[in-house]
Amino acid sequence: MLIAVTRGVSPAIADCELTHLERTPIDVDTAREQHTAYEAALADLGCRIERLPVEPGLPDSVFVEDVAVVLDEVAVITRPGAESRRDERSSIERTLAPYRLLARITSPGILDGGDVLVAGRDVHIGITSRSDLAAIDQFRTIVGDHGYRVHGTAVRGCLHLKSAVTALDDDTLVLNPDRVDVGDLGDRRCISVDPSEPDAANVVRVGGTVLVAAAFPHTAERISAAGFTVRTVEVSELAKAEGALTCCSLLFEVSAT
Ligand code: CIR
Repeated sequence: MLIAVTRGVSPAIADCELTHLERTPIDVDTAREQHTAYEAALADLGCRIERLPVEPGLPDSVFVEDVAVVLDEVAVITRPGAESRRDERSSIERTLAPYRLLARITSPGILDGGDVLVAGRDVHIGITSRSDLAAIDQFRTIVGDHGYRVHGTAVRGCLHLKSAVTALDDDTLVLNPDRVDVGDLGDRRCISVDPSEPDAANVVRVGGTVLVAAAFPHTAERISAAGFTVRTVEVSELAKAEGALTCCSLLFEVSAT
C-alpha cells in the first residue's frame, strides 16, 4: 500500500522562503482548503494519509518533500538548503523511522528533496541554491550499494530540479526543456510542458493517475494524449509560496499489514 506523509499548512506560511517569486499575500484558509483537497485526491487514489501536526513556527513545513527522499531500501533525511527549514527534520525522521532504515545528509552538504528525481535506478539531483555537490556525493555513497546511479544535473531558472522535470513512470518524463537539458536525463520518452505553462512539469503520479495543477490545462492535455489518466488539483495559493504538487507529500510503498 502507498503511504502519503503530509503536514498541515503553517499559520506562518506568509513568512515562507522565496527565491524566484515576489512576496504576495497568502490566504492561509484558502491554502488549507487546497491542501486538504490535495490530500483527498491522494486518498481517493488509494494512499493512506499520515498527516503530521501543523508546525506554527516553521513557515514552509507543509512542503514535506524537501526533508526526505524515501526509496524502497532507505530513507535519506536531507539537510535543507534553507536554514529556516532544518527544524522540519525531527518530526519527519520520527514518522519515517518505523518504515525505513534512515540515513542522513550531513554538514557541509545541503540537499532539498525537491531536487531529487528518481526514475528507475537513476537518481538525478539538481545542482541548485538548495542542493550541492557535497550532498550529491553523500547521497551516492548512501544509495550506491542498492544499485542506484546518482547524477548531478544542471537546472536553470527555477527553484528545484522537480520544478523542471518529474517522472510519469520509470521511462517517461514531463519536463520544461528551458530549465533542464534533455540529454542529461538518459534515454527516456519526454513530454514537454506547453510553452505557455513553464511551471507545469511538477506532477505527481499515483498508480495510473497523474495529478496536474489546475493552472496547467494544456500540459494536462499533453499528458493525457500520451496515455495517462489525468486529474487536476487547485494549488494556486500554495504556489505563491513556490510550492507545487510533489512537495506537499512523501509517497512510498509499504507492505500491507
Ligand atoms: C521554499 O522555498 O523552500 C518553499 N517556499 C517552497 C518549497 C517547495 N518545495 C518543492 O517544490 N519541493
